[in-house]
Amino acid sequence: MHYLVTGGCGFIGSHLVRALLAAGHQVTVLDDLSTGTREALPDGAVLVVGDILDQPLVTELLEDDLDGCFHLAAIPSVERCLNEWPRTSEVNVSGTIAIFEAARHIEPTIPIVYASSAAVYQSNDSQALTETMPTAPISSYGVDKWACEQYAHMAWRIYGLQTVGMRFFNVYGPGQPLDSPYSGVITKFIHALQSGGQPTIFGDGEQTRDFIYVGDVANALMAAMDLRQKTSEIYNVCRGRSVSVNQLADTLATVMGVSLDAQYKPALSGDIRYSQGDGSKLATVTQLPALTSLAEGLQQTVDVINS
Ligand code: NAD
Ligand code: UD2
Repeated sequence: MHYLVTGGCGFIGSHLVRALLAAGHQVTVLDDLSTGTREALPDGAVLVVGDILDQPLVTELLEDDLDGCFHLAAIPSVERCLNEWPRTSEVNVSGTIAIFEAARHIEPTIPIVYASSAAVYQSNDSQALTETMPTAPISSYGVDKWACEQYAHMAWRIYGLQTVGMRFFNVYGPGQPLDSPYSGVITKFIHALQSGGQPTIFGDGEQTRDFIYVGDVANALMAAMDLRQKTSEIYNVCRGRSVSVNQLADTLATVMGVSLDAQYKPALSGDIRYSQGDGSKLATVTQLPALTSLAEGLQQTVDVINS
């Protein structure tokens, strides 16, 4: 099969490209290298450096005898989306419309598997989130992803475009920039502990997150593409268990064999208190391999970073 992966030079995208190539697929990547890098891209993929907002380019790539498109390109930082609202929403929403607009003209239609986020859910509810629960995003980033989901449903109703939205929870693993202010908490904690420092915990550290290993996310994306369901669907991509930031810090210090003396600072504004997904909807329709435990995923991440 031949797939187009937008954002394939990024954290999740590069792992997906690696998995697709390992499965014998042909991969073309569209990425503007605004945060992703050529070095992250595995050998064997064809890289087109360009912007998902470039409609003629996107149309040309979608017409290239593809079997499907994984749309991951976006600006995923909640903080950056709030600080650079117009530009980031243009990329996250209009960029996705550009993909859907090109895809709706393809005959026969091909599936579009796109990245959504747990950020679409309303926050501070301690129960496990299922896809039928209310969405009430609190950040512009969450609204962007929610809007993409609405456009996906419309594209199916009006144009018959097959779409699958994947609500990623907190994805971690090797490949996030260690020194980026936009990297996730696990990457930041590893960087702090590795450089002889201590992690900073915002708030009391009892806030919880559902951390899913990036390799499991790549498997979920490929399984979703293989469904080829004639509909527009949404699936949570999560481990279905959450841990507090305090528990995370303890586990990571143990994995790294260092003592922990975390520094505490006031909670970030708009920070979500509880986040845990229910992944059973996707598990019911696919045969996903067993999900990576947090301890194993942290060990793999540290090992790769140290190698
Ligand atoms: P990332 O920043 O590592 O990757 C995004 C990629 O898209 C980068 O390679 C970047 O260069 C590219 N890109 C950005 N703007 C572009 C544009 N205008 N045209 C072409 N390419 C562009 O982010 P990631 O963590 O790999 O996230 C991938 C997807 O998953 C995003 O849609 C993100 O919103 C979503 N997501 C990620 C997480 C997470 O925990 N990492 C959680 C929920 C959802
Ligand atoms: C993640 C994604 C965001 C969006 C959201 C959806 C990243 C970087 N962010 O936001 O794009 O998809 O999930 O729910 O992937 N923390 C500390 N110390 C640190 C860094 C973070 O205590 O040095 C805390 C932070 O206050 C938060 C938790 O750790 O409570 C997780 O922070 P994050 O930035 O990794 O991810 P999140 O959930 O805010």
